[in-house]
Amino acid sequence: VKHPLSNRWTLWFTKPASGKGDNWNDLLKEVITFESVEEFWGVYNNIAPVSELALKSDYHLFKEGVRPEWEDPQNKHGGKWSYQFKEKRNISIDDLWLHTMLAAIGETLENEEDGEVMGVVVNVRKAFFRIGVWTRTTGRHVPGRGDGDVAGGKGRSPEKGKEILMTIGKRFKEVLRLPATEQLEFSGHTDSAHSGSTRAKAKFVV
Ligand code: M7G
Repeated sequence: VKHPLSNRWTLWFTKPASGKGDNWNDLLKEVITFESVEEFWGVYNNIAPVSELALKSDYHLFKEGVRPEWEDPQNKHGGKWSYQFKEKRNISIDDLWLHTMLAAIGETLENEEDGEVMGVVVNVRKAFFRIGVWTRTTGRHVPGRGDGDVAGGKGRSPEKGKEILMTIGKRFKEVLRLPATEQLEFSGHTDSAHSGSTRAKAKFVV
């Protein structure tokens, strides 16, 4: 018996650049799509844990049909909640990433009808591990049919949009077991793209 997930999810991997000529697109690889709990464990048990990945690797787990890129139509008006774990030796990154993936595929980060969560990401970097949740909007209404304007965004007031994002942030903070003294930050992808990195100014904190 297979236990179906509410959505089909695709795992992606960013391999570390080997030379100077490598660009983002050459490094991003689609790994596999699954649609049941059993298939998820099959994938999980057969891939390298985050703790064994080389520096500059990423895993991305996104809803099927959404590329884990700012440019994707469903991401381009969006942003992400993220946290950098700087004490790399003292944290159980494999557990944190597993629980982040389970929260995503189990749809516990949001109320499903909100349709904000696009995917989750882990980055392995020299000075930190970063885990993030990507959302379809930055809280505001997203205009334009077919351009990221999927179910859930229409007719939402800015207050409601922000409330939905704040709820995702709070739930994600619990998944990461962060103490109240630590801050999770939300930033828009366009800000990330312009600053040339993910270190864009936080729009919201939780
Ligand atoms: P990062 O991996 O988000 O953060 O971005 P880091 O600076 O902590 O490593 C690193 C670089 O990867 C960016 O400066 C971009 O060159 C590239 N990159 C990352 N993302 C998520 C994207 C994306 O969605 N689209 C494009 N075109 N490049 C990206």
